[in-house]
Amino acid sequence: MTAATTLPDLGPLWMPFTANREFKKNPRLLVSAQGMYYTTHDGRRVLDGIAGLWCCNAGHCHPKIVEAVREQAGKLDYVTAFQMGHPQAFELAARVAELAPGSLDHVFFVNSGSEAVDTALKIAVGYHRLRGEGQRTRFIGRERGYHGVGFGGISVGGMVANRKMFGGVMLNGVDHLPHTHNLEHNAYSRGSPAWGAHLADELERIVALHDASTIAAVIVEAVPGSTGVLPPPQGYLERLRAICDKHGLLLIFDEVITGFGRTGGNFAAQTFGVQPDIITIAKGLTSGVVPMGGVVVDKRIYDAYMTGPEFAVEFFHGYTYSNHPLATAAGIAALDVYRDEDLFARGRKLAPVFEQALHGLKGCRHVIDVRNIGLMGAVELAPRAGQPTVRAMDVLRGCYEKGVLVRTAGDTVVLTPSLIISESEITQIAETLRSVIQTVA
Ligand code: PXG
Repeated sequence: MTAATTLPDLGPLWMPFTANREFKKNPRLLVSAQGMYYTTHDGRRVLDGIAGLWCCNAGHCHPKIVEAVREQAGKLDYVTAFQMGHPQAFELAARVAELAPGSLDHVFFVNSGSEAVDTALKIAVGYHRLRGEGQRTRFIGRERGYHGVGFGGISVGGMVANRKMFGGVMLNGVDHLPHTHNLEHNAYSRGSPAWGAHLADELERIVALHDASTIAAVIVEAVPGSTGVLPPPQGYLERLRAICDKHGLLLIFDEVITGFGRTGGNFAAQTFGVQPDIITIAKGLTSGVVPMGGVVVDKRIYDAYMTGPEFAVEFFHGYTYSNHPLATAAGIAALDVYRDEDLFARGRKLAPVFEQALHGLKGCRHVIDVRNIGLMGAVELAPRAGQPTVRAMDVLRGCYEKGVLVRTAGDTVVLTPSLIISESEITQIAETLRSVIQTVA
């Protein structure tokens, strides 16, 4: 136990995606972390059931990643990514390309998942234009999709709360596939549910409405995470791929959450055996240690840009902190740790244990569904009458009091631990959840 830390003035900070006033009355501050555990400001150890926020796949403060960042900070702090380079940026791109499926072999680095998504959308439109199909400017997203908070991301995303304030200023011409969540057909499925592949055929209807010649790309999370872990129905992603191929649409998998071992494969693309044209990444890329995202593109997309005079900039896009040396150092070290400790295989091995533990909550008071894939899990609760989301938040608070950090998505409790979690820690998370769910109103 560490000594309790005095609380700072909580007033000036405007917290993201947070009920600020409620939080500041009852703050939950974390002051240090190691492996699977946080230490709270009042000196308690909390088991992290959500890998920070789906990102610390190698656990917290892994010594090899910490050391790499420390060393880099003292050696080369910053280099502009525009017309200049540094060796680690190229090395990390090659390492990511090695992990990515098939011909997805070029990487554009950014600083977050939101930037990765907006960058991917621009790459898609530019690709079509370079090929003489500049009229392909529409995007198709999906209901219950989360693609970050940029204007592109909220436009293709399907979360009402994130969109409703900005209705008039989002991208034009975006349409949405239906989501695949269905309790009547799929409750308590283990892994991908059997029902729902036909929902991908809605893409044909959307294409018929707008005409394929106006559509640049379809973007989906291989497994939607933020809206409560919705594994794709069996055969669904394959159908999306086939329809995209038929109509010349690029298929973008947003793997900000599902990348780097979260679903068992390097990427969900490999877990499900479906190759998109573009993958967006972030989070696990650096195991959450330094902010970084990226866009992994198919060779033919990169090649389409590498035309025109050699002296000319091919893509007028980039960020001051693209290829940041601290981020690339963290990224290379994280990928080393994943490889050296065989963490993706570890995640695959633990997935059935995780599945069993979560599905053991079936029959528990308030529970109406349990879903899982790899080390992504969700326990959906019946909403309290007239107070949506409040019951799940009560569960979050109750678990935190009992030393386990979970996340909520509406009335769903979400779990997504680091790949270093042990079997007994999985049991601890499930049993803490059970005891708290039984006691909340
Ligand atoms: N795409 C996906 C699929 C994500 O999950 C982003 C893009 C945006 O990444 P940045 O780095 O810009 O935040 C995300 C982010 C939650 C939650 O409650 C998840 C995210 C962000 C905030 C909350 O599950 N994922």
